[in-house]
Amino acid sequence: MLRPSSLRLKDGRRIRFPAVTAVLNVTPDSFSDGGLYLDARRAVERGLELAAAGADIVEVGAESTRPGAAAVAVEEELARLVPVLEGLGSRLKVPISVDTRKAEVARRALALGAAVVNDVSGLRFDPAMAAVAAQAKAAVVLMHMRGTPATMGRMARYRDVVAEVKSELAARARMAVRCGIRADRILLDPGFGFAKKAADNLKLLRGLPQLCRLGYPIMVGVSRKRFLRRIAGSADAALSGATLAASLLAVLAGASLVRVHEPGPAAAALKVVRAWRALGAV
Ligand code: HH2
Repeated sequence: MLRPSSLRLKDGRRIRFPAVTAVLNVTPDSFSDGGLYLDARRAVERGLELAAAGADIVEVGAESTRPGAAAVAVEEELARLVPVLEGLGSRLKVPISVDTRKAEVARRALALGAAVVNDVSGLRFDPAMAAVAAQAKAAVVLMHMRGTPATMGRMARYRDVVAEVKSELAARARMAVRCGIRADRILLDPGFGFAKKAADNLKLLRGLPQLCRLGYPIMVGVSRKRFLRRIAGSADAALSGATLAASLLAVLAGASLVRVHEPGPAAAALKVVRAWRALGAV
């Protein structure tokens, strides 16, 4: 199957690939920006900043999914999220994605204008999620994970990580289609750092061309993750460089979207990729 070169959203807007999704976590405990944007006004400013820096999509998340993170109740997640979505409202010129595993949170976010739902559980966590996404004609990111953020550390056991992630993602996509989500609204994500050991993450990065053969656009979220810290160190400049390098490798291996905390460098890097590709095959 030929992978699409863009994603059409319910409001007619089109995201051309490769594209940048910028992360905005309105949580006290996210591993990269936790605690920075709990104040809704600061979060809204940050969202506008991310778009100005080159994000094609701004993704707002109100529940951390880092290893071992505590679950957040629906009411708390909504209390963090709703003022930010309302504040971004018509001011944000790029589409909004909501990072949530909960159908009720997705439903509210979609009603407030979000166009994409990013579900790190790949629709496994909340049985009502698929119907909410289908009804709202949302684009949906199905991420691969085993277990939950609390238990996934124990579930990183693979004989062939690329083949297993590929077949589990294919099953999630089939399930989404059965639930009424149109295939051209589905994106897949191998879930770097989610039930993966450091070596599994690297194998998945190399194995992306195989995942691309599923025919769906692939999103890759390697930004500042632990396996990159192990390779490049934890200094800020090292992490930024490692994130950019890994994101670029992912795009060259076929990824359509990179999910990052710093959209500026990623957007500039993708401009270079486009210029390089415009010259045709090497
Ligand atoms: N990574 C994180 C959260 N959501 N969603 C997708 N589709 N892919 C990812 O790789 C991914 C994700 C973790 O990063 P972050 O949002 O910065 O941290 P936290 O979950 O602690 O808020």
